[in-house]
Amino acid sequence: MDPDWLPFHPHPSKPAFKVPPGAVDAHCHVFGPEAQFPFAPERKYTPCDASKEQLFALRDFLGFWRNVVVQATCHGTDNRALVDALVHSQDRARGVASVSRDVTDVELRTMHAAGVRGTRFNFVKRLVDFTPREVLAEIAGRIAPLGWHVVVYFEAQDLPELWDFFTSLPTTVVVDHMGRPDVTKPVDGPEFGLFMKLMREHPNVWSKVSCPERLSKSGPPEYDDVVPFARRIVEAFPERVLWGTDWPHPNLKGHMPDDGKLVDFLPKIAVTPELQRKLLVDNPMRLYWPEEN
Ligand code: 0GY
Repeated sequence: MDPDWLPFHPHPSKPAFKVPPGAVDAHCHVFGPEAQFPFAPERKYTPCDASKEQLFALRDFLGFWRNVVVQATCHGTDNRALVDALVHSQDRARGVASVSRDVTDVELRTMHAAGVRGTRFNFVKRLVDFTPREVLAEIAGRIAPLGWHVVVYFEAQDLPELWDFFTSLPTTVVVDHMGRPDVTKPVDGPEFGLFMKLMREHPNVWSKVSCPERLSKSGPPEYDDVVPFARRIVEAFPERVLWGTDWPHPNLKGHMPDDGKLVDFLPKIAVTPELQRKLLVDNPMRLYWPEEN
C-alpha cells in the first residue's frame, strides 16, 4: 500500500437515513486481496486490501440490499477480483469491468454470466494511460450486443474534448460522479451547464450523483457545496441517476469519509421518498437487474 494511502473508515456510523427496501449501492470497488488477486503492473496507485467480505458487511450495515462493483484502475483489465465478488454475492452484485481490445468473446460471455453488465472507460489522466478513441469505440461495439453499457470517468474541464466521443457511443452511457464538477463554480455556470446539456440532449446518458467527499471543498460531514449540483441532476433527470458509496474510496487525500454520513447525504439530494426510490432502487434495478422488472 502506498505510504500516504488512507484506508477506509474502520467503524462507520449507523446512518440516520433509512434507505428504501432493495436499495443498491451502485458504485463501489474491491481491492485484492493482493495475495489472491495481485494489482496490475501498470497501476498508478497501490491501495489497501478491501475484500468482498468487507464490502458485503458494509452493505448490510448501511441497509443496502445490492452492490454494483466497478473495476478500479489498480486492477487494470484483470477483472478476477471483481468477478470473484460477483459470483460470491448470491446474485446481489452486478459488475462493471475494464476490458482491452484483446478480450475474447468467450471472456465477455463468461463475465456476463458472472454478472458483468458494463465496461468502464477512464479518462482521468492521473489514473490511466491514454487509450486511442478508436480502440474504445471498437470495445463499445463489441459489448453493445451483450446489452452492456459504458461507464465513463472524466473531469469537467475535459468534457468539451470528449463530447463527440461520448455522444457517438451506441450504448447507455453512465457518467461517474457527475463528471467531477468544480463545485466552487456556479451551478448555473457554463461548465456544469455543459454537463446538464449532455444529459438533456442525450437520453442515453445517465449520471451517478456520488462522491460528495471527492468533490467538496467545504468538507465533511455535510459536503454542503455539492448538494446543489447533485440535487439539480436528480430533479432534472430522476429516471437516469444512480448513487454509490464509492467504498473503499480510492485516492482520497485529507479525510476518509464515514460511510454512514455519506448515506445521510442522500435525503439532501433526493428530497422526496419517490426520488429516493428511483435513485436507489428503480433506476439501478432497471439497468443492472432488468430481468426482475
Ligand atoms: C472512483 C474514483 C477514483 C479512482 C478510481 O478506478 C479507480 O482507480 O475510480 C479516483 O481516484 O478519483 O470512482 O473510485
